[in-house]
Amino acid sequence: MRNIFGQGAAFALALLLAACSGGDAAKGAGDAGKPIVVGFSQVGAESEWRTANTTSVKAALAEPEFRLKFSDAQQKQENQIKALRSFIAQRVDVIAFSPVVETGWESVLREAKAAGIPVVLTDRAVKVSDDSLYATFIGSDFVEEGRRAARWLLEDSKGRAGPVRIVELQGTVGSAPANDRMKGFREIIDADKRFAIVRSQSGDFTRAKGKEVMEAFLKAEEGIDVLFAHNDDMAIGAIQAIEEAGLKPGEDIRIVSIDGVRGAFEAMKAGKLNATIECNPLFGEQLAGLIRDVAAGKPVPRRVQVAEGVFTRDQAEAELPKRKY
Ligand code: GZL
Repeated sequence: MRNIFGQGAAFALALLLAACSGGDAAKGAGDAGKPIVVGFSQVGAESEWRTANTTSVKAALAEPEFRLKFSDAQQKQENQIKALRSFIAQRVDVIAFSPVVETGWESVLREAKAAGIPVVLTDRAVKVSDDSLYATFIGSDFVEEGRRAARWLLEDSKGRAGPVRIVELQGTVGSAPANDRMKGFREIIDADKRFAIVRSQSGDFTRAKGKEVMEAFLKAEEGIDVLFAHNDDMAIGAIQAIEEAGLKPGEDIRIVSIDGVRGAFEAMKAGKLNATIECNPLFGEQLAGLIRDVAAGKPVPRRVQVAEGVFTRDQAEAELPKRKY
C-alpha cells in the first residue's frame, strides 16, 4: 500500500482495520467477537452417565462465546489421541477431554503444550510425570465413591454374621474411576473380616457386558450375597442376569452401584437395587467457566470437585421426580 500518510498514521490505520476486520492482531481468544474455540474429546456413549455428561457439556459450550469441536472416541484411547492431535493441528484455543484410561497421554499432552494450547481434564484424571501438562481437573473423587459404597454395605450388614461373599463388576480396565473405586471400596471392607470379594472382573461400564459377566459369576460361584458394581449401567445389566437365574436382585443378592442415574432410581423403586452412590455428570457450566478463565490466561484451581450424595432404596420414590439425569 503506497504510504500516503506519515508512518505513525499508517500503523494506526492498520490497527484500526485489524480491530474492525477481527484480525488476530486486535483480538485474543474470548475477546468480544472472537469465540473461544474448544476441542472436546469425550470417552464415548457407554452409559446413562456419559450421555448426561455429554448433554451438560454441549449445552454449556453452545453459548456464542464458544465454538465447540466435539469428538466421541467410542471408548478407544487411540481415537482420543487422534482427536487431540487434530485439535492441535486446527490450533484450537483450549483442549478439554475425559481420558478413557489413566496412562499413555504424555507425548500428545507435550505436543499440546509445545503448541501453546492449554488442556483441561474433565471427569477422569491422567497419570503424567509433569503436572504442567494440564491446567486443571474437574471431576469426582472416585476413591471416596468406593468408600461410600463400602460404608453403605457395612451399615446394611449390621447384625449379619459372615461370610458376606461379594462379586465386583469393575469399570473400564485402567480407567481412573475403576482403579479408584476399587481402592476406596477395599480400604473400608478390608477392616471387617466378614467380607470377602470372591470374583472381580471388568464389565467396561456397559449394561451388556455387566449382564454377561454377572452370568459368568452366577455360574461359577455358589451363594453370592452382594454385587458391587462400579456403575449403575453394569448393575442394571446384572439385575437381568440375576432374575434370569431365578434369584431376586436386591433381596437374594444385595446390590450397591455408583452414578445415581435415572435407571438406578427406577431399579431401587422396584426393589431390585439397594443403593446408588451419586457421581454427578452435570458439570458443564463449571467446565465452561474454567475454559473461559484458561483461555483468558487467568489462574484456575488445579482441582475442582463436584458435589454428590448417597441414595438408598427407601428414598427412591421421593427422589425420582427430582433427578436431572
Ligand atoms: C465417572 C465416569 C464413569 C461413570 C460411568 O465419572 O467416568 O464413566 O461412572 C461412565 O457410568 O461410563
